[in-house]
Amino acid sequence: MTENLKEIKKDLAKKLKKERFEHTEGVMYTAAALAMRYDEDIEKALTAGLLHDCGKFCSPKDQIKLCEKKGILLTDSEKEMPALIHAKLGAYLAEHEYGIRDESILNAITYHTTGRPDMTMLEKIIYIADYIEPNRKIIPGLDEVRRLSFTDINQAVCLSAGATTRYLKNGGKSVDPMTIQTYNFYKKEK
Ligand code: DGI
Ligand code: FE
Ligand code: FE
Repeated sequence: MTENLKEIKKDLAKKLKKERFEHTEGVMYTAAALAMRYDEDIEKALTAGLLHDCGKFCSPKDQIKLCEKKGILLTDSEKEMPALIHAKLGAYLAEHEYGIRDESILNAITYHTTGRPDMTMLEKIIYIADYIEPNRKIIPGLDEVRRLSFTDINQAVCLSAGATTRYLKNGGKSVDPMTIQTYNFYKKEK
């Protein structure tokens, strides 16, 4: 891990709640393991994993305020579902507060919550690492996604996007169009 990443980690340890920071560490190391498996850049995976939830350093209300202040435009869907905002805000903070200039890392942060069709390997790694990291609460089907993540990452993306969509629908929540597009793309892809 570079000195720069260690500095960012120290800062996030202070800014994030304990559980969120532990989840962040879990995603960071799970992403590194997936990068080893799929010949992706380990440092990029660590960086994107470390910063993927940095937008959660404050409440959704304050995230909206910060977006307004920084001129980050929110979609109608994001206004309706504030749980999505931290992804876009996180990418902004990664770039402007933590000095990350690599577009592929910033995109992995932007799309970690909804995914998107035809993701890059790094984007899939962060999307999946967020879902399977060891501290995640056990949900039905998680064991299978964990196993598939290391054998067939496209199928793992399909299963997790499908499970997320069902979970949201069952809870009476609206589903972002991008979440649905991700599922439909990987359903065909697998
Ligand atoms: O930030 P995390 O908790 O680690 O995980 P995440 O970024 O994948 O998801 C954050 C929250 O957003 C989680 O409670 C599920 C929710 N979410 C994901 N996709 C959608 C969504 N919520 C709505 N309403 N619609 C979506 O499409
Ligand atoms: Fe997140
Ligand atoms: Fe997360």
